[in-house]
Amino acid sequence: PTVSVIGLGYIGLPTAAIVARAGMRVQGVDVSQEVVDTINRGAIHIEEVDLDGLVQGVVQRGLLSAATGVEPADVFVIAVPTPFAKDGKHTPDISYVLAAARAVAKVLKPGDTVILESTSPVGTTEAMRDLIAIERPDLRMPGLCDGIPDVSLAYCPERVLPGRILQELTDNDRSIGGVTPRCARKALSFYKRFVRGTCVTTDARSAEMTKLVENAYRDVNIAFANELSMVADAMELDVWEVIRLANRHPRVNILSPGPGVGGHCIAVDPWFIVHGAPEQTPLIRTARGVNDAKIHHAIARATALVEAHPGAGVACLGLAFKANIDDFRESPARLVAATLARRYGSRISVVEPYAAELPREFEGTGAALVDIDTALESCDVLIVLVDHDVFRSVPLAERAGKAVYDTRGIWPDQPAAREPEALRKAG
Ligand code: SAJ
Repeated sequence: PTVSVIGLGYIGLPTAAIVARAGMRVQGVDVSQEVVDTINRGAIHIEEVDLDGLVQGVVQRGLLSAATGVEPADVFVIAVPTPFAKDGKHTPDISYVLAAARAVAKVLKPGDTVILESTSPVGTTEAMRDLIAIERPDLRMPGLCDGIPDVSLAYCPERVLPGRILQELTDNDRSIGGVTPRCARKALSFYKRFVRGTCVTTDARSAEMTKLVENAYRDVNIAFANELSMVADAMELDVWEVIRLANRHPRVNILSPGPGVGGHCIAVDPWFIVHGAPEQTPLIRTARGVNDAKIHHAIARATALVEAHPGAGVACLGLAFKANIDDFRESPARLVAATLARRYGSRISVVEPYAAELPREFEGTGAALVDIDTALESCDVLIVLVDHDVFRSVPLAERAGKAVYDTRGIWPDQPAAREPEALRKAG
């Protein structure tokens, strides 16, 4: 079949490339002319391990090309963003999905399959179906007609981890949610061509909810760890020691506290559940609040440590939203470091091996981007914000005598900070 992938971002582009590698002819569609031109040159506009070589290869072989308009295909995969609406209420905005569906409707023909991959509130696939039904009254739509419909519609979420996208796109199990069982079987036959993991069929609404539940589960569990870290600060306990010990219980597995939850999914998707069932979601909502509060707790504690060392150089270790990746968007580490830079200016050194320069909000603060060696030489206060391997491997000898606030617990052998009083007040 020919395949059209709409939205060439972190999910769409790797998906388009892998589908092309499986031998299908793929047209990638994106609203950005710049993105389209980049891909048609065989280059990429996002960072992901091994993606550059893969895209170059499939573009050269003529299997992948990009355009700004949707053209006819047999399978349409929609992977556009579903952000919050700008109402400040965490309302999901599915307008990009509906716009993509409208564009697909124009070129749809009997026998085609339309698959939504974007993380979406429950009911979005059916809303998409209803919209296509209005745009194309000539087509018989699944669930709205007797007998065999003209087109198939399904919701099939991805569950890939940034940094491992290519591998996880083929290896992970997938939920394949059809608007009808027949739709699910049609979508299944498409994914079977390039997915090695098990593909489990279900209905579209269950698949939509499954994606949201996976990320809410992780958010709630991280919130538990973050809450424990704040309790431990108040009680002057080492949270890492407590978690290490508790996790020796055969049925306990507490996650790791950090400076808050970042990234584009885990801090967003739980709200889609809350929005759909506000009365039934006190736990999910509270977890979001706890994880957001942890950012402010980290800022307060870091500030207290800096204040307790007048004039000392301060190194903020890490800006990425998690370990060993170069993604700085929606990152609590970046927020903490930028807040300290605004307050303490040239006293602040930032170490981020994955960044070539500091992000815009650091401009004019006087803070500098330095390497880890410089930071260890010139700074007496270390604030660990990201658990990059390069930070983890700094031996005790190089940080002995320094005042450390380790939000990630990467240095279990670090002696407790010297100012418990000031820190306790901040906690
Ligand atoms: N974090 C902690 N403590 C932990 C684990 C994570 O503080 O013990 C923080 C990280 O530092 C980061 C945030 O949580 O700031 C999220 O990181 P993550 O590695 O948990 O997840 P993401 O956002 O990179 O990817 C998630 C994954 N979902 C789950 O693990 C349930 C991925 O499989 C999804 O495909 C992705 O969201 C997505 O696109 O929805």
